[in-house]
Amino acid sequence: MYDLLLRQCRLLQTDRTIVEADIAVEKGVVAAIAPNIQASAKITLDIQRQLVSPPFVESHIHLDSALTVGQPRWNQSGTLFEGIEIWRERKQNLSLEDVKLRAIETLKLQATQGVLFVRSHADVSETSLTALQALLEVREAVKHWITLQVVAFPQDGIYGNPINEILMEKALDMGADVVGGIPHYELTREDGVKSVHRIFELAQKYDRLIDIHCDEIDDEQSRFLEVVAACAIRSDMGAKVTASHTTAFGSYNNAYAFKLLGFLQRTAVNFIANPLINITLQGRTDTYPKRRGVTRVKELWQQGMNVSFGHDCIQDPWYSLGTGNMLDVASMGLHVCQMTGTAEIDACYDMVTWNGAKTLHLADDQYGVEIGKPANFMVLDAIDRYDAIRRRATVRYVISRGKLLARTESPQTNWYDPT
Ligand code: 17E
Ligand code: FE2
Repeated sequence: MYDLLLRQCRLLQTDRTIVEADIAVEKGVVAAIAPNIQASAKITLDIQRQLVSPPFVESHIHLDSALTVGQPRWNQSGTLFEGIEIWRERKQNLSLEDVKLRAIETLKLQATQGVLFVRSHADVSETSLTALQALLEVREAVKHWITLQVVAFPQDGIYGNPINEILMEKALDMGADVVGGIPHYELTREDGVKSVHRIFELAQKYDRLIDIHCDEIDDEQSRFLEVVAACAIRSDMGAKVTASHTTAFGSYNNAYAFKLLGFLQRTAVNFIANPLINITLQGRTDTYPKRRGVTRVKELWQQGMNVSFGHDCIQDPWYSLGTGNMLDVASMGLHVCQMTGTAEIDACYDMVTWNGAKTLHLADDQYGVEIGKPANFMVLDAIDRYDAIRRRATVRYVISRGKLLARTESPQTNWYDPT
C-alpha cells in the first residue's frame, strides 16, 4: 500500500526522454516507476497522460521586496536606479512580521505553480538586518514543503557605506547560504573590483556559494564579469559561483565578448538571466535602436555554460507585474533571446528546471524524478516541454516531499456554435 500512486504519467526523465509509466510514492520518496503498477495507495491520481516533470526552480528572486509595489510610490521612470531609491525608503520601516508575511505569501504563490526550490536575495545594507533575519526564519518555517536558499545581498554596495562590509560578514555569521554583491553599483570601478575579491574571500572563509548581481547596466564599460571569471579560474570555485543579470554582456563589442566567452569557458560559473524584468529595466536611456538589455543567453548556452532564468521580482519597486509562473519567465526568455530552434525551446524549459537546480548546487540525489529520490515533482497539462511553454500550461498537481501540496484545474472553455 503506497502513500500516493499516479497512474498513466508521461514522465520527463533526467535524460530528457519521456516514458509512459505509473509512479508510486512511499514515505516521501519515489518508490516505483513502471507501467501498470499492481498495488493500491492511500491516494491515487489518474494523470491521463499529462506531463510529469521535476519541479520548477526559481534561481533568482528578491522575497524581501516582493509585494511592496507602490510603497511608498510607483517607479515612474522604470529604471533600476529609481527602484533602488524607492526600496531605500521602503526598507526604513521593515519589520520581521512584514517581511515574513510577504515572503510566505510569495512562496505559496510559487509553490502552487510548481516551484519547490528558491534562491532569494536579502538586502543586507540596512543596519538591523531585518530582511535577512526574516528570510532565515522563513527558510526554517517552510522547509517541510519548499527549499529556500538565502543570499546576503548588499544592495547599496559593500563599500557604499563603512558599515556595509561589517553587515555582510554578520549576515554570513547569521547563516546566509550565499555571498552576494553588486560591483557595478559600487562608487568606483576600483571599489567594484575590490568587492568581487572580497566576495570570493568571504565565500572561502565561510564555505558558502556566491551569487553576484554583476554588470546589471547597459554600460558597455561595466566589466566586472571578467573579474568574476578571473577569481573563478584562480580559486577553482567555478561551480559554486553565479553571475546574475550580466546585462552589459549584451552591450559589449563582439571582439571583447568573444575573448570573455573564452575565459568563461575555462570556468564552471553559472549564469542567471532575468528576462521579464531586464527587458523592462534596461534600455531606458536608449532612444532607437533600443537595446534588449539581456545577457548573451544563447551564446553562453551554446558553449555549454549553465544558464538559468529567474523571475527576479514579483510586484516590487523594480517590476510591478509578476505572478510566480516560471513558464512566463521561460517564454519571455525564449522571445527576448530568440531561442526559437527546437533544441533551444527545450533548453528554455531546462533553464527554469534542471539548470536552476545546478545553479543552486543541489546534490545529485535531490533533484529529478527517479526511484529513491525525494518525491518532489509536478504534473503539467502538457505533452512535452515545447507544449508547456507555448501554452503556459497549467500546473495541475504539485507533489512535495511525497505529499500532495496543491491542485489546480485547467481552464475549461465551452464553444457555442453560432450557426
Ligand atoms: N536590486 C537590483 O540591484 N537589481 C534588481 N534587478 C533588483 C533589485 C530586482
Ligand atoms: Fe536581482
